[in-house]
Amino acid sequence: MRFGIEFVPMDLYWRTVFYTIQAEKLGYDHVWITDHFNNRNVYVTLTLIANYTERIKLGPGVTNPYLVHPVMTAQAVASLNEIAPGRVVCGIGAGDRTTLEMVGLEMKTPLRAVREAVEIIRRMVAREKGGYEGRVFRTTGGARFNFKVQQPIPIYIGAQGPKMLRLAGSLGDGVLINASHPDDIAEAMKHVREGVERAGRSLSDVDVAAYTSLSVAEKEKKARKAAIPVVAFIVAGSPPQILERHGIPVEAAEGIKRALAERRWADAFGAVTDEMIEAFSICGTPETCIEKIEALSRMGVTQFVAGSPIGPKVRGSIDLFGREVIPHFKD
Ligand code: F42
Repeated sequence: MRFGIEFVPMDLYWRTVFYTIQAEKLGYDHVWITDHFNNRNVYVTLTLIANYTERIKLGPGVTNPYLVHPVMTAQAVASLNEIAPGRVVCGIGAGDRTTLEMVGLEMKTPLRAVREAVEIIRRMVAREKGGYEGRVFRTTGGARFNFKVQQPIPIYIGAQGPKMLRLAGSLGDGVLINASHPDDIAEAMKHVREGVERAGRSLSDVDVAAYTSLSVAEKEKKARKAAIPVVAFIVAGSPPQILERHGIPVEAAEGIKRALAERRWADAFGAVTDEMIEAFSICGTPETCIEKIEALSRMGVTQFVAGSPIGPKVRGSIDLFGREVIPHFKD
């Protein structure tokens, strides 16, 4: 099992860099930086991280082909790979509909857009000759970098829906599955496997990452409290079939969604139940986390990504997880 950690660059740069240095020392293998235009820039953050670290793999988790043209994504990761040779990975997905809509971008034919973007990024990184004639993207034969690119740069596809999961299985070097609960991961794995088989590949060709919401603390109660705000947002954004899978009434989720939209935080967070926390996070003491991660590992997950909130105090929880959970899987 490999371990990744996710940071949302809402915090000041130095803080994300500082947390990553700490994570690297504790044996985390990957750092993923989320990409939304309304947070700090993902590549500026990654460049700083690259400069201050030596071993940890790093990349956007995830960018999208609507806001950033695939040749620019290829340029960014190729440039980054000069600063951190052999450590760069590239996460790409359909993008977040809400933030895309804020800037007038429509998420048209996402499967095709992601597929073509992955193909273009790979061609650009490999400096292949000849243009690319897709339905969403086209490049001419002249679209080549004037600099050599250190290869490979593995591409991970961020996926939730069945079709995107299949695409990730057939095309990705890795897949980032946005889920924490074994039932959701099991369902996702069915589709990833299908994609893998259709493409005549083997599951071992794909690094299967569970991109979870983690809250770890010495005391169960503290871990739960820290998980609540993040779980409220996940519940509010979950489709009905996922809520039903976990026995969460759709009306309860709608109530939370309304409260969040109206910034009634106490109402929104007060409505988060233990069942919701169980469904949408890996939450608890290090022992509880170990049990849950073991269950994911048995399903075929090969990378556990510790995502927000990580715990009541980010620094303390990175440390606790690094000292008490990671060694259990590495020794
Ligand atoms: N999104 C961000 O914007 N920033 C991030 O930092 C980020 C991180 C992240 C990490 C892991 C992860 O798994 C997802 C992450 N996301 C992030 C979210 C990601 O960008 C997507 O929003 C998320 O994965 C949800 O998308 P999805 O994979 O479920 O795909 C969507 C588009 C979907 O509806 N898929 C359906 C499916 O079954 O997979 C298929 C849709 C379909 O069939 N579309 C048709 C087609 O041809 O593409 C056409 C439909 C039409 O009308 O255009």
